[in-house]
Amino acid sequence: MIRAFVALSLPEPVLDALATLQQGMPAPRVVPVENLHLTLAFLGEVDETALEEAHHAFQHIAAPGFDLRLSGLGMFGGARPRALYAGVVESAPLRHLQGKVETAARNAGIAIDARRFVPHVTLARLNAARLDKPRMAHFMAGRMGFSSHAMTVTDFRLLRSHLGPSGASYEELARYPLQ
Ligand code: 2AM
Repeated sequence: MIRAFVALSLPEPVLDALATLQQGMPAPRVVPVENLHLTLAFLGEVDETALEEAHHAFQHIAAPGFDLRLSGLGMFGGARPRALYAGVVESAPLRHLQGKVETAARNAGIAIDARRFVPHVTLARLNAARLDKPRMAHFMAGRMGFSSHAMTVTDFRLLRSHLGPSGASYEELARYPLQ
């Protein structure tokens, strides 16, 4: 089985801005800059045949390239925060592409989370029990105005996730150009 997901990679200037944003973050597990990405669909643990089929379908996705900008900060988990992320300025072409990727994966027999897509870039994982809430609130308040440069999205990627004792490492399996 292969643990895989589909994501957008981020250009160097955006990664630099995110690395700056991560400085002093009161979080136990800050995502290493080389792992930062915007997930379009988490495929989970899939067998090679299903992944091949999904890959074939991704190759046939026709969608235009587009510009995208990251903006603001948010937390997932409600009362038990589990992740801190950079938000994404609403983008119809992003939703269009994400919908196509999700449909292609489903048609290949892969079960995708049915929850509404919330575009984001996870910056740190949190431990709700050990979170210093006032410190985090202060950290976030000072950075809510965060906004990245616009970036041009020209492709999307199929990535494999290798889980290890020191966290995940990602391997690019394929790249699909946009029009
Ligand atoms: P996250 O970074 O917002 O947590 C690879 O694990 C990517 O797939 C991550 O970006 C992760 O999103 C996303 N993902 C979505 N659902 C997941 C799940 N159930 N388990 C692991 N990763 C998931």
